[in-house]
Amino acid sequence: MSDGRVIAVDLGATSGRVILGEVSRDGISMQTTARFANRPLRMQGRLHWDVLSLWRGVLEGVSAAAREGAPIASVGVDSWGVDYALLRAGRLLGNPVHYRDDRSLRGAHALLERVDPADLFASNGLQHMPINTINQLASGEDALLDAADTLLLIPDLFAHLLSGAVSVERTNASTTGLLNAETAQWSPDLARLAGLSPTILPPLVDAGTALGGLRTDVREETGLGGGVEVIAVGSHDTASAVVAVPMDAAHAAYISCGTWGLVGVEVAAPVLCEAVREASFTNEIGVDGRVRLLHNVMGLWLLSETVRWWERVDGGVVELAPLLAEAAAVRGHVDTFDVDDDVFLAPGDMPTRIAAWYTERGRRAPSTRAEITRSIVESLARTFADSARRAGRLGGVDVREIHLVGGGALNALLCQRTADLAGLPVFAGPVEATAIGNLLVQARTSGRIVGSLDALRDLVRRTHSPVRFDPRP
Ligand code: LRH
Repeated sequence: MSDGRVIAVDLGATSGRVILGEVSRDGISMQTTARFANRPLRMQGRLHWDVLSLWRGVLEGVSAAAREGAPIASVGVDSWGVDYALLRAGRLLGNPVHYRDDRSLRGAHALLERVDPADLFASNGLQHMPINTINQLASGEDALLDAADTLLLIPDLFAHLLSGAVSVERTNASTTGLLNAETAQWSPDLARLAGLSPTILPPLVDAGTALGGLRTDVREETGLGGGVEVIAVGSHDTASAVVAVPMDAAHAAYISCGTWGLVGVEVAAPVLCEAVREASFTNEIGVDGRVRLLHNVMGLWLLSETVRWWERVDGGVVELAPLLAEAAAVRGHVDTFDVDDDVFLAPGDMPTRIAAWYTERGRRAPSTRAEITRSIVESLARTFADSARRAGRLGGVDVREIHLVGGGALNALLCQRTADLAGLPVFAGPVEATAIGNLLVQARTSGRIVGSLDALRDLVRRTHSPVRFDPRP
């Protein structure tokens, strides 16, 4: 068994954090050493991630962890899926483009002119979503591709900056649309369909692979020592979150709820039948080769972008807690909207887009802030509840309860309404499931804990008790 604590770098679409964790058979302790904003920015009409400011946050968090003085065994990085960085001779070429840039929608149209959607699904097993990497590439709008010799996904880029390793971790690779769903290997045919030379795709590694020690410059910058390994975790944040869902996968659905809401079940192999495609479900690879059969829901983005717009209008902070309390007090029937409509994908004036969704269909749009907030929560809860039940049917899982993890677990109205509409109990928490899943996989790789995913989930169950919401009549 190797000694020491582990560092989880968890990059979300709106913020990143670095967490110093200690994991043993008896418990998981976590200390946040840095939390920093992730603020995309538009430049020359294109929406980018600001990777340099994220890298600064990572270095500051890792340095703060080093200053704690306890021995550190390893570091692992997870982030949102689908986005990529281009490199040449090991160096980053430009700032990665954000999946919410409107080239994604153009790319999705371009791809469907080249391939039949049923054939595409049979090959990559993914829900058709404009943001998928294959669509971004198919837009033909990435001028840097010609100059690049390597494509890395976002967590792999940070693992590369930390260790020099050049590889793509498989759970996140499965969000690209470039993997063959049955073999879980890069598909040269899908790469070519996206206009990509297959040689740009580095070797795939599985979660739990030791990628190597820290680069000298990182050791000097952070004060971490030579023995620290960079370990590939479930680098897709959803994969890490699902590791830490305290569920019995044979009887539960999960909802990983943050910017996005990922609603599904865990199964042993991809389900590639037409019913799955028609229901807009996706097959993503999980840790230990499990498959996440899930529906990708627009998620709390709808609420955060609405609040961001009101803050812009008001020129001040809009507090979420009173807003949700007023939303909970809204009486009468709440008409719901299709949260998955592509019109909600881009940043900008969300309240106007929501109102237009209703009026274009001859329905009364919610008008007060409380009503708009309630319509968002109700529409998300309706989609969560329907998707959880559908996931069970499609995956052959007898769903008796729903586990909701991530930031959404703090939203009691959302949890309660999901329970009511599903007619099933909802167990909320842990909020920090993604970081916990990241820490657990590292701790298992370095030998501090042993066991299957069930054993890891059992540890989460013993250390984090969820809040139970029973369905109301
Ligand atoms: C959630 C998530 C989701 C999608 C999206 C891009 O953070 O990773 O699973 O892949 O972001």
